[in-house]
Amino acid sequence: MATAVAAKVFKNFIDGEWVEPRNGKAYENRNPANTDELIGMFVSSTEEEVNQAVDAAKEAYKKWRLVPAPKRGEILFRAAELLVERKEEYAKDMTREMGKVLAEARGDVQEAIDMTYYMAGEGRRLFGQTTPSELPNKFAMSVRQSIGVCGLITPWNFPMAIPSWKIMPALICGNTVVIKPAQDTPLSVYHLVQALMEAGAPAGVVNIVSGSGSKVGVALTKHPQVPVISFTGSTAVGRVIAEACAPDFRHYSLEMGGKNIILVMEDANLDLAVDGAIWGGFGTTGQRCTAASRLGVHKAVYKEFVERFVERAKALRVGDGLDATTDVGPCINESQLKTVMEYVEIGKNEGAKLLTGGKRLQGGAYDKGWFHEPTIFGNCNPKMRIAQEEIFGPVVSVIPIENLEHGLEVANGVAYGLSASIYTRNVNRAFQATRDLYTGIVYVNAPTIGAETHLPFGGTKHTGNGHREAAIAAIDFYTEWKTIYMDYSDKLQRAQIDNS
Ligand code: UN1
Repeated sequence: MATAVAAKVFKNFIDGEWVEPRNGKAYENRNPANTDELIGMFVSSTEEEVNQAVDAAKEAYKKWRLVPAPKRGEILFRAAELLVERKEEYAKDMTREMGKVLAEARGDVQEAIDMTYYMAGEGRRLFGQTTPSELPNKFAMSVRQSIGVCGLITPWNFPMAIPSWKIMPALICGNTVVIKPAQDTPLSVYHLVQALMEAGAPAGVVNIVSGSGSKVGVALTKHPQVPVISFTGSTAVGRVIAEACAPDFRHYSLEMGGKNIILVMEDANLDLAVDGAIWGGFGTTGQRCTAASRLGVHKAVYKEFVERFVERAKALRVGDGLDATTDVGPCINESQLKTVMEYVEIGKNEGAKLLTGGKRLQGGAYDKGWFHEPTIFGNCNPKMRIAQEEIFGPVVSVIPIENLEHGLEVANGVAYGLSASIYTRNVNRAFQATRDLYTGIVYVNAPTIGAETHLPFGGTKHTGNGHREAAIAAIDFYTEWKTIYMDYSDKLQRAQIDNS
C-alpha cells in the first residue's frame, strides 16, 4: 500500500510554469528501500512535451545569452545559497528516492552546491585570449560564445550532482536547457531547478521534461533546435546518442561506463588500502561510474589483503539509507538488482571464487526493497566477464597480480577508462602508474571515487567521447570559440603575405 506521505503529482516544468501534459501519462516514483512509499507521480512525457519545452528554451535563449555573464553568475550564486539552506531536506528526499545512505546524499547535494558556486564565479572569468596580431595596427582576440538550447539527459546514481554538472556550466555560458531527469530520480532535479528559479532564473531558461529515454531522450537528441546534447549513462545508450547526433553535427558529450581498478602493491599500507577498497567498491552500493569494481592485488599480500577485505565487507550493514546505522543502501530498482544477481551467476560459472555475499537479501523489511549482499569474487582472471563488464552494483572482482607491469596491463585491459588507483609507498611506482594508467582520472593512495568539481571529470576509450565535465573543461563544451580580428590600419593587409 502506498503511504499518504508526499504522494505529490509533479508536472513538467516548462517556460517557468508547471504545465499539464499534452499527451504524457503519469508514472510512479517509489522508494527503492521500501517500495510501499510513493515519492511522487511524474509525467511519462512524449515528443509533444519535448517540443513545447524546446520552444520555450529557444525563446528564452534570445534574452538569456545577452545577460552579462556576471549577472548570470549572481543568479547561480543565490541558487547555491538556497541549496546550502535546504541541504538536509533535499538530501533526505534523495535518500528516499534513490536509496543511497544519508551521508552520501548530503555529499551529492554538496557536490551540486560546489558546482553552482564554482560556475557562479566563472561568470566573472569565462576567459578568452588576447594576442598580438602578426600585422601592424591590428588586434586579435578569442571569445567564448554560447550555443543555444542544451538537451541534458542525466542518470539516477547522482541525482543532483550530475544534473548540476550539466545545468550550471550550460547556464553560465548563456545557453538555455531542457533536462530529462532519470526516471528513478526526478525529484532531486526538481529541487535543483526550484532553487534556480527562486534565485531568479528567467522563465524558459531551465525546463524539465520527465519520462523515458526512448521517448523523451530520443525526441531531444533528434530535435533540430537542440544543438547540444550532454548525456551520462550506459555505453550502449551513449552509442545510440552519438549516432543520432552525427548526421547534423550536433555537439554531444558522453559520460559512460567504467570498470575501475584499485591496484594494491606489496608495499602498500594495507589498512588504508582495505579502507579504500571498501569505500570504492561498496559506497553508493557500487552504483557509481567510478566504483572500484576491480582490485588488482600483488601476490605477496594477496592472502592477507583479501582476508581483511572480506571480513570488513561481511560487517557492512545493508538497509534503508535513512537509518544512521546503514552502510550500504539498496539497488536502485528491480531490474538493477536482477542484473547484479545475473552477474553473480556469471561469476560462479566462470570459475571465480565467491568469497562473501552473492545473494539477494530477503526477509522482514528487506522484502520491501531491492537489497543485495556486498559480494566479493576472488582469484579472478582479468578476462572474465565479471572483471571486464560494468555491473553497477555491490560486486567486486579481485585479481591477483605479479608486479606493477602486470597490474598496469590488467588495469588498462578493459574497454573503459574512467578512474584508476594505486596504493603504494614507493614514489617511483606512483609516478609510473599515474603516467601509464590510461584513464581520465587517477588516484594515488585513495580509492577510485571522490572527484572534486573544479577538476575535469571523464574518461578515455568507451567511457567518453573526448569531452570532460566539471571545471573549465565543461566551459569548453558549452561554448564555441570565436576568433576576432580588428584591423585599424585603414588599408588592406594580407596575412602571411604583406608582412613576410
Ligand atoms: C559517478 O560515478 O557517476 O567521483 C559520478 C565521484 C563522485 C562523482 C561520481 N564525485 O565518485
